Amino acid sequence: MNELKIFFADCARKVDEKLESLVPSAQTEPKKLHETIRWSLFADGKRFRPALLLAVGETFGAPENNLLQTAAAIEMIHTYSLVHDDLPAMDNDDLRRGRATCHKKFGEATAILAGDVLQTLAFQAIADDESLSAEIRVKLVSEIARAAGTPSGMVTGQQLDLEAEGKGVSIEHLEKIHHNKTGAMISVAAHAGAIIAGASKKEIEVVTNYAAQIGLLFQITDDLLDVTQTTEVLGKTAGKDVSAEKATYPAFYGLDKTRKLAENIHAQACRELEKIDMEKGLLCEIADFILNREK
Ligand code: GRG
Repeated sequence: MNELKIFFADCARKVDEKLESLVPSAQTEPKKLHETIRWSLFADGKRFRPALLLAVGETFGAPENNLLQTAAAIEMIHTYSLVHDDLPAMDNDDLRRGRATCHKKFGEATAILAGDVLQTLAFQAIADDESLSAEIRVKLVSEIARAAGTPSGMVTGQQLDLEAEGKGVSIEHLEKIHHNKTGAMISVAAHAGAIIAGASKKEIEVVTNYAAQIGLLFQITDDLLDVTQTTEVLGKTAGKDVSAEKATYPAFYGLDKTRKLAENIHAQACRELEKIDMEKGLLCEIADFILNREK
């Protein structure tokens, strides 16, 4: 395993341990609700957002213990978004993280509640994190709620995405959808790591700009993988964007131009890190990982 793979595996293990401590056991009543949460959370997710938070936090000198609870909270919000995104009223999907989607396994009503409660547990985890000052906790709650919500967060992105289905949208509008739907939660993961580390205003600005680029890159590679990868490897239904007539980069530019664009955005993300004197290795490797990811 190369060093980055070891870093990701290590982050996933620690974040899963933290999630275990934050989420009620499957034996806690109502058992069905807690089994449902655990079905979606403890599946084969990449844990990319928590790993990014840990990477940025550690880059700016935060102790790991101060980062883990917020990292786990961000993974809970991300998982809630996947559960709700798969519902019949949204993307109507059967497969997620290599297993049946939450509503297929446990029914639609409980899947909706599981998503709701993953979100409330996430904010509770941040508010209750005794390793952080009250001021930092409030700042994190505020920034993460903004990124998950509206008018320029994940829920807005999802609404814009729904409205764009089957319509031709401009490239500027497509970028706005991706920036909100995918980019906001990726950016805030990096931002949260920097906040916890007590990074300077300039450091936060640089790392947030870097994260905005890799957030967009993550979605562009997601669009590419939807066309080029198999359902088996992705653990979710491949080819869904085309069948749902989604607005995507390959639909707009074609595959070759989209790959070129991804390379340019990757280069821009790395250039951003050149603006200050900092340890760039891990964050550049993360940008490389996104550009070249296979799932
Ligand atoms: C329903 C409020 C609401 C929001 C949904 C996340 C999302 C917004 C929709 C999922 C569909 C999708 C393709 C979104 C783009 C973001 C994205 C690439 C999600 C998948 O993230 P990964 O690849 O998944 O990190 P794992 O399972 O590895 O965590």
